[in-house]
Amino acid sequence: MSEKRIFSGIKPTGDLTLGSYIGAIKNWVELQNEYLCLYCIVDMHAITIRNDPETLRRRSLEQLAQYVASGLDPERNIIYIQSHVPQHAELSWILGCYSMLGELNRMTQYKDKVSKGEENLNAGIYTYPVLMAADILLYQSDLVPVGEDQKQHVELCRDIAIRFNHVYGETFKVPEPFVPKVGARIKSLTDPESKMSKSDDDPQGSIFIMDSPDQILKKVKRAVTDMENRVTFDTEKQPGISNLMTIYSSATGKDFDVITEEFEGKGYGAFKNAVAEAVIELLRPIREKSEEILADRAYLTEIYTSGAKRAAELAEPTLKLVVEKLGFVPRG
Ligand code: ATP
Ligand code: LTN
Repeated sequence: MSEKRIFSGIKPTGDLTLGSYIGAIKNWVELQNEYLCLYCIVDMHAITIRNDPETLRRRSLEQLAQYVASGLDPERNIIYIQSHVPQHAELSWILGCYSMLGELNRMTQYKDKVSKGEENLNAGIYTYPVLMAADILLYQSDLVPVGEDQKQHVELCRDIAIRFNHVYGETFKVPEPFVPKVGARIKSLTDPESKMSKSDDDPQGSIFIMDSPDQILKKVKRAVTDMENRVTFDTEKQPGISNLMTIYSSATGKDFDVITEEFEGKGYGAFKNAVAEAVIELLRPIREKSEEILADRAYLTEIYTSGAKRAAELAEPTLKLVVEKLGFVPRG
């Protein structure tokens, strides 16, 4: 196996959507053969919003089951829960002292939350990208597979690494974002201008990995389209249809022109049925396998316990190097 490393994570703030599957997890599965991969359940990122404690615990374990059910091999990859490896928090504090207010002020995700006047605008929301940089840099990661919305955070992570290396000499590997060509930003089915997301107020806009075939069919049938009556990829004029084409393309591997040809003269009804069918078949094995894995609590515990142990072993040399460079007195 190559020594090149991958880090990525998802926060357990809601049920995983088709967006996070296509934008992130699907690529994680493909990359696991080529890299040493760490796939994390970033529960410390999740507490930037208020959670019911029982729900957070349940979601973290469900997300773990869904990672494995999606095809991530827990032996080959390091799958674990962020809060189990305290080195993330340690490095995050340090990197906070090498992150500039001006940089953090420019982060779109943070700016959106401020401009929407969201409740509970806490300091964690502001320093969120610093913790994310710590996640990535702790493991000397080469590649970070994420959806489009996270690219800016990975770029900030690179800037922090470059700054630190400039002051102290080569310390961190400078990582690259890996954003898929198709499916980097799956849109809401009810509002094709905005991202499909697990915390959307309108659950009809998102397809969840655990949705039943019936729920998927209903949601796709109700998806917003247009009056053009042509299955063509045009995000300006036909954002809803283009989104469904992206989903269909990711699920079947077909190119856009092949899809256009397939539905020539057939109307949106037939297209929507085909999209729903493809998504149902894509998600069915993942949902069934997740349920199986979730029922085996001992197996889940084994995965996250051994994952955290292996992650901590990889994190330790980086942290040791960093504190040495900073001038902290070594531990006795
Ligand atoms: P939240 O609603 O809690 O902010 P989210 O649904 O936006 O969550 P994240 O946990 O932020 O999902 O994202 C997990 C990963 O999936 C990230 O790499 C993100 O870029 C990717 N991702 C999330 N939603 C989409 C989407 N609609 N299209 C493509 N990629 C996505
Ligand atoms: N911020 C990301 C989740 C996340 C992440 C990371 C992604 C936290 N740490 C490190 C890639 C690498 C999100 O909101 N989806």
